[in-house]
Amino acid sequence: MTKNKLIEQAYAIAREQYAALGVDTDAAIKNMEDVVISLQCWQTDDVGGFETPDSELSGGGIQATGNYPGKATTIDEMRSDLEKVLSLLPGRQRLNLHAIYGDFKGEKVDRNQIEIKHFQSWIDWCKTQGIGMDFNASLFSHPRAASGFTLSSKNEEDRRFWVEHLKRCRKISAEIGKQLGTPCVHNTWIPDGSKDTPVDRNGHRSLLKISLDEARETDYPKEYMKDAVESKLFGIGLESMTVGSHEFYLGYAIQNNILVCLDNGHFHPTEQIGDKISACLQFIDEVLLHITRPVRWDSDHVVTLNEDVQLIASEVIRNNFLSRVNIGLDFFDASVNRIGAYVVGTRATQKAFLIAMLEPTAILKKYEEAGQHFERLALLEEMKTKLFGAVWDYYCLREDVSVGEDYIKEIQQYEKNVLNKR
Ligand code: RNT
Ligand code: ZN
Repeated sequence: MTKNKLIEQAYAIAREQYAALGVDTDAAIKNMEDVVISLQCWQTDDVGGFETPDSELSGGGIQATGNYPGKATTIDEMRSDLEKVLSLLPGRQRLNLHAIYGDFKGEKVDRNQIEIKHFQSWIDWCKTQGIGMDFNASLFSHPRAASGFTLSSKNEEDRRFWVEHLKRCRKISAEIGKQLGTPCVHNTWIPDGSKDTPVDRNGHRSLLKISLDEARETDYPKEYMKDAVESKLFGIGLESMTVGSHEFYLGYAIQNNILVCLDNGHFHPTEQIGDKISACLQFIDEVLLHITRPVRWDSDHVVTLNEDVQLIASEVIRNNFLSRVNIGLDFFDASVNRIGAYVVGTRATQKAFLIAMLEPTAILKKYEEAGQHFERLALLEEMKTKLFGAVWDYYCLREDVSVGEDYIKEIQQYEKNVLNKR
């Protein structure tokens, strides 16, 4: 039997198995069109960027470890890598770009000088790929972030510098969204915090609020750009206080009806961001997700299909939240083939969403509401070993991308032909 025939037959059996529980696998595959994943550009080069001189990753506990050969060092290399990644993924993606990845053409352009022209070639590239684009101010890896404070700095010159950067990034985001015809989500994450016990937490937090208000003075239409703010519990070297904590940003987001960004590496390890989505969405219109895999700390390992990610996907799908949840990835592992990392991590996230779409939620809810908790537990457990793999393979086949582990070979080829020649 040919490989494709086998996939189709396995799917036919899986379809019947799910149908017996009232689940329509064809509809689930169709609905995957609405799961759009924003690919973090920084997995191509370990959060390096294209500034002159090279910005070096530092501050706030973001750290890419490893030195696997082949990292992208130019815009062309990065685009070629991203094109390879896109070719190996089913479904729809977007590009998530950080401000340090501008097309500066060898010129020194400081963060308070960036303009839309530095990102035009990225917008054009996204057009050729038929994808949308998201954007991020880069408030780290810079001499003015060396004190450990940016938007909440007590050094007025530094604070003003970062407010200007953020203003410009929001303006650039609005232009990106306008040109691409899909809103650009602009995320703000700052590394501000303190290693040891501070005495003026309040001083820094009130400065952060002032800075955000100043940077957000200009309103842009929601069709062009949306603001998100990303909290964090702690970072390495910032163990005692993070200025932009969850309470701070949740409050700020509710007050201003902007997005909170929930990064699943940014909470206590027993907290689940899957649990936070329905809580936040009672009070704000949308959230942004940074899906990652923290191992013991916010280590940003490549996403795998684990229970954290599955709860996130289930909560989004059960509640029909896809139009209110913007899905971004945030991992950066420099110790493995970086293209491979993207493909594994993105596919794992997509698998979680497809699994969520194959859940017999109506039956489970009925059990729950009738107090039949054994039945709920049993069915949830049984769903874990249904023929999901057959549905996933069929989905990849229909999307005309490598099925199963076939992409391993393709990435090995790319490593040999492209990455190893860098
Ligand atoms: C850092 C945050 C932030 C960054 C990126 C590069 O802890 O998660 O989202 O990872 O902006
Ligand atoms: Zn993040």
